[in-house]
Amino acid sequence: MYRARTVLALAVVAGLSTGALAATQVIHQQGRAFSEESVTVTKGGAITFLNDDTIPHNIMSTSKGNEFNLGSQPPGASTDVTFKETGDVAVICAIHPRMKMTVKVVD
Ligand SMILES: [Cu+2]
Repeated sequence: MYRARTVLALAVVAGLSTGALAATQVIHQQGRAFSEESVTVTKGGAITFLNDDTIPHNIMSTSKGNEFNLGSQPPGASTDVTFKETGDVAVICAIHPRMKMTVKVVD
């Protein structure tokens, strides 16, 4: 299942590069860091969190209305997260305290 999701995420990236798709944004995890400090998504929209690092990560948020916890995400895995409420969402990795980013959810 993880492999299928990864292929899908890569297809999304390929679509972006050709302009063929209005695609879900992909946030990468590499070198124990997120690829973006901040990203904006429309309410009800999703972001794909792709672990292309060599170690597991555990992305989560306790921001009200947008709480989630992906659990241990192995290298190569990708997971879509849908953001349901407007506001700033603090996203962290439960394993690596220095991994932080903000998802800004707008109407
Ligand atoms: Cu991590």
